[in-house]
Amino acid sequence: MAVTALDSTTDMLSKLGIGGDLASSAPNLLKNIHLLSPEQIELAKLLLETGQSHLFQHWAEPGVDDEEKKAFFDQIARLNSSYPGGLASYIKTARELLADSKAGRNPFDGFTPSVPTGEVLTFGDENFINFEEAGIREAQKAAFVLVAGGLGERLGYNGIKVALPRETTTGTCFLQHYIESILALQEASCKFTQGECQKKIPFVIMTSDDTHLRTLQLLESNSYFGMEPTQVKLLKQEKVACLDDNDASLALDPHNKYRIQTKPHGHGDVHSLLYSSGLLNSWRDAGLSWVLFFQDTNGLLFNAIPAAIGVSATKQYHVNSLAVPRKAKEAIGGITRLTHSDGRTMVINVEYNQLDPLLRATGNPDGDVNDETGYSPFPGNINQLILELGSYIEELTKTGGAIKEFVNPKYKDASKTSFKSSTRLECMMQDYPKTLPPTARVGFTVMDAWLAYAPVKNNPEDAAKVPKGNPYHSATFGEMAVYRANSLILRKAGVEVADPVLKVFNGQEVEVWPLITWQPKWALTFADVKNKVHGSCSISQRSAMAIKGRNVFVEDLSLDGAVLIDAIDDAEVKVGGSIQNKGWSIENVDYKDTSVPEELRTRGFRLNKIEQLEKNYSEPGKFCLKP
Ligand code: UGB
Repeated sequence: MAVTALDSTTDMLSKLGIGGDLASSAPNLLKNIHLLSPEQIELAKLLLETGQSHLFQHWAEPGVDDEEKKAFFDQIARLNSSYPGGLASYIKTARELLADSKAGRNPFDGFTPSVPTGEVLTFGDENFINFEEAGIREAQKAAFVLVAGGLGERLGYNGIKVALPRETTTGTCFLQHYIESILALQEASCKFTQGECQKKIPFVIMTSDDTHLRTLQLLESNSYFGMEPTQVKLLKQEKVACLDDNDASLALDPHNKYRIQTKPHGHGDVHSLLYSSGLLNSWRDAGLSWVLFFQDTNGLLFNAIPAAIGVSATKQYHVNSLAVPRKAKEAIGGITRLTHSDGRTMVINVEYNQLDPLLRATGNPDGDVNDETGYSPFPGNINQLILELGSYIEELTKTGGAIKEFVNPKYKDASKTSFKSSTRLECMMQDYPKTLPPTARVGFTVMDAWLAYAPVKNNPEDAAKVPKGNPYHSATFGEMAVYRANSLILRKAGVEVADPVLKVFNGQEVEVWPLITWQPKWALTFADVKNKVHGSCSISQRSAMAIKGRNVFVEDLSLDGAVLIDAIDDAEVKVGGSIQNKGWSIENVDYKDTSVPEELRTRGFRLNKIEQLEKNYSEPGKFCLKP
């Protein structure tokens, strides 16, 4: 019930528990207080008590902008309810972190970094194959969580990143590839279970206001890429309030004085969202054991998933971070063991900009440098985490899903008294282990980067500036990495795949391998690939091969050109003999050429499909494709 204008202001304030000093700090709020509901007045009190009276300085007289004033409190209510502990807790933490930052206190003070130990896998050897098999068995007890709330400012792409093609041979987008991979895992895993298996692997996507609608639209307009809509849950993260100064004064939106300016809080939000959604308990009740977190644009990720789940299950890791060998100073975080002088230790990701100074400050004058292997001894975090569900729920029950935050203000000058622009608290999903007890089993699994990691994060201009030898992490790189990985996997399975040629696209020199792609259900593991490829096969460098279908077998094939096969599950197709045609060529395009669609020009090339052998098998039966 709104407070009537007839109440005397003083009476009202005392009823609300707002004392004289507090009240006099915001005269314009008081004039308008009769507009607010009791809940809104409680929020107003909270703002005054946390030193935010400046927010009301510009409030107009009652009767002017009244709807905007109410909308302001709607926003405050959202900011308050979406943060663990509410706005008061946000402001308190912000003050502490801003004071630490001003004082130049390092969050790693007292900690000494050292190289942790973990599982280092070699693709295709017996150990790897065993872990893959163990992982496939276990996959039906997994739930997948994709963090896709980021806009990808570094990439500079206008759409949502999960809608980008993973490769342009088939045009399959990242989201479709992820869903098809999860469905293929689900099916492969169920095969291990006696009798009928009804388990559907849950798939959660964390979105934000920047990505939510477009993600939903992409799913709906493509019938969820074959997944049951009930299997997919979207959880939207909220942004957090920006801060104007070291006293954590909330920043007003420069375009609207009745709104708080907000910015993303980071992918660490995924933990509190999962916790408050209630999904974790329902997964536990359904017998699940693992939650897998992954990022939006890594086209190679699912090459690593089966073995990584296998490692988690075999080692009973509570936390398993996937990692790749990392060049010193490469812009990905390093997995590090931190040991405190008081005896605490943790295995945690240290962001690349912090690792080098931390090493220098702890007796390593050269900082983060490559060792004799040519890589930094600290493996690179690819932000793919596998958490054991039981211990995850236990931990979140204690923390409410709150993750240790950080603040990164850009100061105007060395006095560190004012900021160039507003800042905010941020958190990262990989910081989850920071609050774990010492008994927690925190490990990691290293796999080759060519197999497991090729994210699309950098725009062409920035990618071209990446130091030579370091991965570009661009759209060009992401696509070429798919062909390279598939070629190397086939090589390992005995196929004679020709060497790549070097080409430059958008200023980036990359290896161009034959354009080989397959659907996840064709092969998820190395054992699957070996089962699908027989005899003596060869593929020339200028070839392209796209396999869609579960039961396509490649046998004594000599390919020099392009072949596309699309078969329903009940069609068993043998592909062999000599397939030769003009094939496809790769044409350079300039990223500045706006006549070319953004998805293509950011890669710097387009495929020119001159001639190909294309076969569709839509009827059940056994077939042979042998020209
Ligand atoms: N994301 C969200 O869902 N919400 C957010 O608020 C922000 C991001 P970036 P980042 O793989 O090389 C990470 O921006 O954060 C999603 C690790 O911290 O691509 O700079 C977003 O949609 C770092 O240790 O990466 O760096 C995307 O899917 C290193 O491993 C994901 O979060 C680095 O990735 C990552 O966001 C890397």
